[in-house]
Amino acid sequence: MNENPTDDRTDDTTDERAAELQAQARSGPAIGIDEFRSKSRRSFLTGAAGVVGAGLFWNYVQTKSDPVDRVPGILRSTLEANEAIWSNLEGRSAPEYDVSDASPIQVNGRIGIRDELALAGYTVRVEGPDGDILDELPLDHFRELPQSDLVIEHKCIEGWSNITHWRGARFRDFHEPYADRIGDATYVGMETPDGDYYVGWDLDAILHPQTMLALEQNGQPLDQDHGAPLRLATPNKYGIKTIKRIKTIRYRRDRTPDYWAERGYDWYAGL
Ligand SMILES: Nc1nc2c(c(=O)[nH]1)N[C@H]1C(S)=C(S)[C@@H](COP(=O)(O)O)O[C@H]1N2
Ligand SMILES: [Mo]
Repeated sequence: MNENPTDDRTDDTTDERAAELQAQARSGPAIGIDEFRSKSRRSFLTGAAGVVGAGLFWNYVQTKSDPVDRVPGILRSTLEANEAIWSNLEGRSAPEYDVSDASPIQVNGRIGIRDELALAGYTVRVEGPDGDILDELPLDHFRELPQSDLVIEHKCIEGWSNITHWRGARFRDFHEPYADRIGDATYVGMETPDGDYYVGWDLDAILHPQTMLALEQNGQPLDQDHGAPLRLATPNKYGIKTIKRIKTIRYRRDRTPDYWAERGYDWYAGL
């Protein structure tokens, strides 16, 4: 099976744990598309024990138990039978961790970021729902938004996860000045400079306080392999949605194209 986000991991890691995770992801199958769909709908409830190997089964009960409404994740899973409900975060938040729990994240997926990017003079383009250019923003714009730390479990559909320390601006703070400039747009698409990787989000999910436009990982500015100068980070969707090297942010009235959704994965890829 070629169509999985495993296709392009790099080998130049020095991190032992990353190497271990890579070996694990290589030896075991990545979650196939059908498996991903059914598991997503059921939050990996049934079938996980029998079908997937070590590394695919996170400690769901713990990570999905909810500090806000205290509904056990497993009970909630059975309620979230269809995508419409499942895609809605309904005020839930994923657990956050201490900075001391975090470790550097491996490099995974280099679609749209293979070439070295010139960072001098880099701008991020913001488009309105009719394709009109609202802004070309220098990186300082993102640095000057309120900055916060987000220490969360990043989950890849390949079956590995990592407690990662991100720092940057909440998307919702970025969004605020655009709220009255985007009409009735309820979707946001993002794309790399070469257009090779692109993700689609619904406005509700991207305005969740745990959706971040990250500038730093593990206390350092993002390096190119991790998505410099700007990427998304969230604990509430699979890693495929956390696009690295954002060039364009476009508000749209309809679902925007999504690289992995076009290859059969669920458009929401929610957790
Ligand atoms: N531009 C781009 N962004 C991407 C990808 C990619 O291939 N290209 N892969 C995604 C996947 S599958 C994951 S798990 C995360 C991995 O981020 P990391 O390399 O910082 O661990 O990036 C996501 N964002
Ligand atoms: Mo991933």
